Amino acid sequence: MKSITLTRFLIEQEREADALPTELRMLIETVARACKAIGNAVSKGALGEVLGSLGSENVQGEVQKKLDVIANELLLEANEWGGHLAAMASEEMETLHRIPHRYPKGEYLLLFDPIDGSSNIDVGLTVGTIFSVLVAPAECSGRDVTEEDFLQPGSRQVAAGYALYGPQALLVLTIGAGVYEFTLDREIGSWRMTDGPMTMPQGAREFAINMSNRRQWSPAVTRYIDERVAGSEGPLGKDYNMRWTASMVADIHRILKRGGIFLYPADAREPGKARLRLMYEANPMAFLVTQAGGAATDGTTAILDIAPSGLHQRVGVVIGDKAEVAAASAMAEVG
Ligand code: FDP
Repeated sequence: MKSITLTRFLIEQEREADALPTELRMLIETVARACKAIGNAVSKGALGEVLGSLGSENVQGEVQKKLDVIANELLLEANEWGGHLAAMASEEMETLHRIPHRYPKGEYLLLFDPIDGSSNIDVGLTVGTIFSVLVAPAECSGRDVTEEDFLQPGSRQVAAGYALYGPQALLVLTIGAGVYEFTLDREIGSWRMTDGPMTMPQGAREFAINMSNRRQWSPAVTRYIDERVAGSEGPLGKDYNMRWTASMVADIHRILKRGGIFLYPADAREPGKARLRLMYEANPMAFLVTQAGGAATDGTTAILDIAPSGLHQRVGVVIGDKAEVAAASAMAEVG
């Protein structure tokens, strides 16, 4: 298959469409390079002694896998010296990572989940890296960036994407003008475009949710899922299929390619809270899915409109097929 490289795509966006500032292009290329290195570490598995846990916990109170920490380091090292960034934030770090004073600073803020779907690492299943790029507020030039500078709604993202380390290594990206997929050509070492602009198929009868949490759901989520499980014998009169990878990045990639809906709603386990993180999981995925013609809410409110209150804020996520997301939201509104 003859396809253009990520570098060429980005340079053309910069040159022809005038949609991409040079600094942002270079930042995206750096992130993409780091994702190659992460994918390489993932693919070595037990042979690279990268599996297993470290015995430490991250800020979320979750046990850190070796790969969580390796991937975090790879992203920090790759991005701190290039001069494109004002600061970084990650699922694996309690607070922001400022660019060391010995390096020049740029205007962008990079947020990432270095390894999403960590429970899959040790069993050889698909994991990924998710990233989001914001512009640092003008006020922070001349002073140190603070956590508050990151607290911008997802609608202000200037780029977002994920890498998927599965049967192929894939990079899926938006700079706010469509969604494009690149596959890693391992022999040459370059990302080559394999899909895009991507349009999410609508009308697919497939949902993704962790059914073991059913007793913790709100009545609205329970009703929404029960109607689909009832299939042709229920009020919808049609059968649905279910998939759950326990790796958001893999589940959302499937939905981008063949349609459907993903739900990780807020539930009764922690009142008012949820599992997924707004700033580096829900926001970038919402940007990608809406760019591909889908929708994303926390159950009622558009994810991209949520004003964040913390770097590691959690949020309910209902994302994918527009009509399905609307149906789930309609039930939540009725209660
Ligand atoms: P993980 O914590 O394993 O990195 O980011 C949260 C996440 O993965 C999502 O990728 C995934 O969809 C979800 O958690 C899985 O949660 P459950 O174990 O509750 O199914």
